[in-house]
Amino acid sequence: MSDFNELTQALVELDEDKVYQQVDQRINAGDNPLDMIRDCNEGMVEIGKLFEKNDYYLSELIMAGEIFKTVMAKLEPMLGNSKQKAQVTKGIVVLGTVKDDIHDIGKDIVASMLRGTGFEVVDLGVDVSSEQFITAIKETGAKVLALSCLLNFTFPEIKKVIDDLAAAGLRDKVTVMIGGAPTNEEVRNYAGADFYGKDAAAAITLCKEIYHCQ
Ligand code: B12
Repeated sequence: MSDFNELTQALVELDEDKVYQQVDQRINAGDNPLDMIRDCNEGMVEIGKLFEKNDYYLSELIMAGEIFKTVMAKLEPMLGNSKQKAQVTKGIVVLGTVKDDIHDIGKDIVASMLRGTGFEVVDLGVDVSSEQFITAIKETGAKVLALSCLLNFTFPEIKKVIDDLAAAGLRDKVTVMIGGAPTNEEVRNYAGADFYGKDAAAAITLCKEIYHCQ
């Protein structure tokens, strides 16, 4: 058995009550929400491995997703995301999970943390087509396009969005960042994106650089 902490272990075991108990306890103890997100993330990676080995099935992935979402509902207020449109934003970011991919937990964390830092996020949701991304860029004038992708077979979708952006004459006006568990510098290079970010904190750093703000 791996030496996971109690929260990670409870999530791997899909022990819903224990996960919430752990999170509540740690919130009350003043723990950093980002540490709890990191622990849950570690649990999700392990759950993915169990799924690959056929020890877990789709129903377990679904349940893990539901538990993580409930945890995020508890942690979100601590990330400074008021859900209200800020009077003055640091900049607009168009965000979404690419076409044929419905994973949204990581994307939602990126959205929450960007909003919490003062960016306006236009979250297009999941299974977003290239046309939808481009329409949103045109309508909002956003300088940043953030694409989330969790499935290897949808890497070509990232490339399509970027190619279509170029065909629409917008490529030099928009910085494209990508992220999601299976993405990396190699995928960034293949798709022609500008940046790869390994987590939500990287997304914030990149947006601050692009919009020249703190
Ligand atoms: C939960 C889960 C599901 C849930 C999703 C629920 C939901 N609402 O999102 C459900 C059950 C729906 C699901 C379905 C499937 N899944 Co799934 N799933 C997972 C699992 C276990 C966890 C994903 C997750 O939420 N992680 C937690 C979040 C916080 O991490 P994250 O998304 O990586 O995000 C972080 C960073 O990557 C980054 N980030 C994310 N986006 C962005 C964007 C930008 C711009 C930046 C900078 C950063 C960034 O910030 C986040 C916070 O740090 C992963 C395992 C894994 N290793 O990822 C498999 C996994 C992704 N799934 C997999 C598969 C195969 C599937 C299915 C095809 C299964 C099937 N046979 O049907 C379907 C696909 C459905 C579809 N068309 O999309 C594979 C993908 C393999 C691959 N690389 O191609 C994985 C890796 C499991 C595995 N090891 O086999 N899944």
